[in-house]
Amino acid sequence: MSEERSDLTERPREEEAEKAVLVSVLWGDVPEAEAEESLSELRSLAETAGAVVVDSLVQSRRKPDAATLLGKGKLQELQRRVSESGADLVIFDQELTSSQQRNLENALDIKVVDRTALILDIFAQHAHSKEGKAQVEMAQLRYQLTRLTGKGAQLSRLGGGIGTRGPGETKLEVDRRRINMRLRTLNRELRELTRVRRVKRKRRLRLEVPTFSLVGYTNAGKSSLLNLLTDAGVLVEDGLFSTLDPTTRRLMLPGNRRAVITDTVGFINHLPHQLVEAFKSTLEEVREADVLLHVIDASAPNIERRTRAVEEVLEELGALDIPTIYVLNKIDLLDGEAREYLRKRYPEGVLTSTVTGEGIPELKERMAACIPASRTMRLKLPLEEGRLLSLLYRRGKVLELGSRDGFYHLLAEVPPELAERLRAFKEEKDA
Ligand SMILES: Nc1nc2c(ncn2[C@@H]2O[C@H](COP(=O)(O)OP(=O)(O)OP(=O)(O)O)[C@@H](O)[C@H]2O)c(=O)[nH]1
Ligand SMILES: [Mg+2]
Repeated sequence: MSEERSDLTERPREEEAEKAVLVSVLWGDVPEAEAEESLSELRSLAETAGAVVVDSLVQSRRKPDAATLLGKGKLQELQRRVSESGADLVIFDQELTSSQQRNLENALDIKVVDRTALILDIFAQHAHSKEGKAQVEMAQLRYQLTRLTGKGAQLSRLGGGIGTRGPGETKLEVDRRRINMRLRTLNRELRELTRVRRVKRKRRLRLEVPTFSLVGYTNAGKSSLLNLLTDAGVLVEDGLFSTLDPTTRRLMLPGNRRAVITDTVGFINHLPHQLVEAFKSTLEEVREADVLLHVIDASAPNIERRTRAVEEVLEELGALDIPTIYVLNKIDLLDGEAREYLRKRYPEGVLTSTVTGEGIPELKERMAACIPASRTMRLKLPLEEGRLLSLLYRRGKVLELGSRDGFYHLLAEVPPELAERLRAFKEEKDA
């Protein structure tokens, strides 16, 4: 059944796939390796968005051309390559101003987008929940809004200056007003959704179950890890930004320690600021975690730079000081030497593979070690505290139970999240 469906959906997609030419313009002193990695990442982004990359072009300049980013000669070369490859769009790795984008579109006569627009497009394709959709739309509108300010599209098309201001300005104002109105509506919707999410989280916090949050670069294996630890059945894909909606699952760790774990949206180098802003309510989960599991694709090029990109976002979220376990994932793809290097470089990290299951027991032990252990307590509970007793049955372990003089007398293993509530019922001597 599912085979059939994928067959049906895949064929037309191949024919319709947009053909893209990638362009990267470098200035300043960007190391070559970094530029190469960035371009290969742009390729993954383009493919995740559903495009086929037919050509790519890199230019190093002392400084970017103000009008077209690319120099004149390179622009001509790009024109030639676009017509030879029959491309439908050009994707720039660097951010374009709205006038650069327009100048390029006029010169090339096809659609031109930048990396930010591409990432926003992927998010739009992957948003499923009401909240996710609203967040993406908000990010897109904010992106559009930044492009309307200053020399707006209509104004500069007319050359600007005297005689152009009337209708151009009006249209611009109308657009801006329309966007702002929609943003206000979205804001209201999101506030309501955030409130619902907070209520749910509060319920969780009331029991003080320790919370782990998976964070990391996109495609590192966060969802795979969640599935392996909890049987969650979250979508895992070899593409970027598969997960947008956070998922929270219960988890049992060695020593009967209970916890919950949350999977959320991945990060990337130059993650559009509008997205971080719009996804703040989703990412709040990260800030409130007790422990972060920072998942790193150990087989990726330049993991240090990716790790830094993740930490930059964590800093922006105010989550940088949360205790963190580094999970170096995908080690099934590494040889002994590479693993050795990682052990030295990240002595605190855990090497894992969600494919072979290597390192998972160690990871669970490390996670359990972050949670205080259960304590054995002798308790004297009034008979009317039946609810507390049943909670103890569910969350802890009742070792002995009797009742006399209107009290339950029991010996129990009390999990840390209940210890505080039960302290009032302690019998004099602890076991
Ligand atoms: N070889 C190997 N591949 C893995 C491992 N863990 C995950 N993968 C693959 O890596 C890809 C991404 O995995 P996900 O779990 O979707 O990654 P993610 O971090 O949730 O990604 P996003 O939600 O897109 O940010 C998938 O193709 C997985 O099958 C691993 O340990 N070894
Ligand atoms: Mg995921």
